Amino acid sequence: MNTKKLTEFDPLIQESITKELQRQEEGLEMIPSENFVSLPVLEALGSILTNKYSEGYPGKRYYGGCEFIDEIEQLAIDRAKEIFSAEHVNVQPLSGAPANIAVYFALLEPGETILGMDLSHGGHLTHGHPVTHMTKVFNFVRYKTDAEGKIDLDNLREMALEHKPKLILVGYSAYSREIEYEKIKEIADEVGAMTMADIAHIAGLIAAGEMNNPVPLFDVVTTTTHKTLRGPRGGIIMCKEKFAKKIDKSVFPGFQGGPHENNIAATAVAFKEALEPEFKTYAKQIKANAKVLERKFNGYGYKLCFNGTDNHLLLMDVTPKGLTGQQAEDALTKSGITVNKNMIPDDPRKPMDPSGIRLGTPALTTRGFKEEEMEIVADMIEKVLTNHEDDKILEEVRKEVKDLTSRFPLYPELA
Ligand code: DSN
Repeated sequence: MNTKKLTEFDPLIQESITKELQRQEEGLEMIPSENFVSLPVLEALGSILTNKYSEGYPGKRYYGGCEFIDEIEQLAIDRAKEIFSAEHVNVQPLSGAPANIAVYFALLEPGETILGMDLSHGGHLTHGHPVTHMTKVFNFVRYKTDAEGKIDLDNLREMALEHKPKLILVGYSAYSREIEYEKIKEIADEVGAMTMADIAHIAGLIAAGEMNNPVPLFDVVTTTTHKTLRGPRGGIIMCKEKFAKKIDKSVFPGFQGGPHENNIAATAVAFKEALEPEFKTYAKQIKANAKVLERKFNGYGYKLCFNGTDNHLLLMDVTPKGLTGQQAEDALTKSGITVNKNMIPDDPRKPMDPSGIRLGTPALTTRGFKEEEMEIVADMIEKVLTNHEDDKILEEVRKEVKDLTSRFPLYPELA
């Protein structure tokens, strides 16, 4: 057994980890799908649980020696049930995309139709974007938002009546408004479709009671565990008891092999955190912080897609300010502010150089930012975007970012 410390044995990898830690500490992380996990989560993730194979489910494994693994996986399941009021939970999907694919294969036959949201209107690649393999297996049709930025329920109903989908899919990765699950369910019932929500982005807000919860209403709900939910990278599927067997069989052995139990343990730890009162404060603050950005960017004359935000993110068209999403992302990166370029609804530009950027508040909220700091952050972003070709100003903002973040250390224990 190699008993050396990482620093000693593999300094190259250690150096890169140290540089990445420094980047996270000294920058403003505003990609809405990113967050910072706690030390107990990191501890479970880096534990010896990574050594164990455990195909199957608690109490029904194909390998011996799973008695403690069973305890861990069952705790993760029970905590998820409590948080979301779920009837059945599978905590084994390796992330959000595998979770969604496992659901499609559990509920549908090849060739059947799924009605999901168009990517440029806030949907996700796995909801039927033509570049994904799943579009070769299932027939995806895609609805959009209306001119006011709401999900166009009339259009969704018309499409459902026309295409007779087996599954109607909601839940988005760049959509910033609340979702009316009851109305979607009514449409699904009218056409005899099953309902699925992918709550990856907003699961933490739902867990805290800060957004509508589709779990008691919908047939199946998937989520990643590492976004607003603030766990390690992973995915879970929640469903009605009547779909439990199909979902479990689809995840394993249908799609995956051995689950990553170190990940599942870390997820259980994050779920314990989500059940603490502090988590509600965090979720409320995420939304309050996003509202500050909404007000500030409206004031600066940016065009906010969907007319603003009810959750943790904003999608912003930057072209009226004379730059593209890529230019905005590049200039902000130079100043230590990490966002991602993003398509806006019916974007006339290309995915690799779209018209917008997507900004979120979860990671900054985790590090302790409140309204006062978000005002400063919005001003910094405005300064960068209006001076995106001026390297001197970008460097100036980088220093301001470093000063601000130094007041909110993330992982002093790891320094
Ligand atoms: N990559 C995730 C996001 O940023 O929204 C979704 O898969």
